[in-house]
Amino acid sequence: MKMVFRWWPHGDDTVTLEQIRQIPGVSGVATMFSDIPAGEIWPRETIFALRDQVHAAGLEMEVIESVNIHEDIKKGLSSRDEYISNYITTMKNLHEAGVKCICYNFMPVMDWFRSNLELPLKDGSFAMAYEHSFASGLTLDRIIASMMDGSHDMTLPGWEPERFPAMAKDVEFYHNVSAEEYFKNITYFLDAVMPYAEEYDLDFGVHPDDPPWPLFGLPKVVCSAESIRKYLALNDSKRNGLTLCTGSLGANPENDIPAMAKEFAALGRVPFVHLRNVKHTSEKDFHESAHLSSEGDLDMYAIVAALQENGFDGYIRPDHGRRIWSEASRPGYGLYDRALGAVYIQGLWEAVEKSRK
Ligand code: DNO
Repeated sequence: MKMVFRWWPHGDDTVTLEQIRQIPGVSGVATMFSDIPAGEIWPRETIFALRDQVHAAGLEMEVIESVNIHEDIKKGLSSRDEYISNYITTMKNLHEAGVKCICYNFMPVMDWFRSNLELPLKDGSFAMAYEHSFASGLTLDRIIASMMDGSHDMTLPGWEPERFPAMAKDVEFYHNVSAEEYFKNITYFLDAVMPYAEEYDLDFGVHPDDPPWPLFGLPKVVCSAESIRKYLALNDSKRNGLTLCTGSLGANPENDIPAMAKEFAALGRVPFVHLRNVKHTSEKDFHESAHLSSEGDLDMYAIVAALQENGFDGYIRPDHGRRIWSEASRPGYGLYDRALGAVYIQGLWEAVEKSRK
């Protein structure tokens, strides 16, 4: 297992590589170029320059989160072939720079969504939260505004402003796309890309839908054990894997996360894990919590044990942290709470390891 930490380059992060280097046990970053629009080739020189910067700080750059998928690929338009070809060139460039794992998602139009990016918790910290009745009643303008309001003027992953102008039309487009058609578009992408994933030694981890239920009338893709099985079966390559995001999947109390960790790690299909905890306030309402089992509804020990006992040998990163100690940062991605999470997870990992000897 390698512990990594999400980080944005080119001055787009409040956290520095030097700070990440000082978190015990963290070996590298999961990073991306949020300034390159989806569909464009990531130039070799740009990737190599970043790799060298990360290495100079004593860290590795083996995980990319995310190489976003152009909407035309998701929609299945004829222009998709050009974007897929660009995607494959980016994969080659990343491979040459030593990247081993690509996290991506196939969520239409928008990535994750929260109704409140700064819910005050009892201990004086702030966490991201989701209230279903509020979210379901929002117009697109309000959806965008509610995410931007809490963003502290930083790019939110998956909410890069260049996406906004097309969003309204895109949402409408998907209202006429059946789940079956949508899955055909995913298969087309996977069939084109997986042979190159093999060639370039790249593990792909699709990120679950967050929250893991239908919202805004958009097709849903990865939200339960059954849908993960379906996704993995779309293309049999072992490279076609899952980013097991415990917080995204765990937002649905019906999802048994240790069981999922067991099943998909045993298949060798989990290259990347996002570990965080959630606290349900009702069946479809929740807020994020500190990583500890005692702070949320997920049994983090059971999840870590299931991964380890089933041969998981990939990357783990602590996921969204709360805002604590008055830190000013991108919501969910400050230094302090995620660093606490990274160390806690490694404590669990060590405890499981020693208890198995
Ligand atoms: C949110 C993240 C997601 C994730 C993408 C992966 O904080 O978990 O934006 O990175 O869905 O493609």
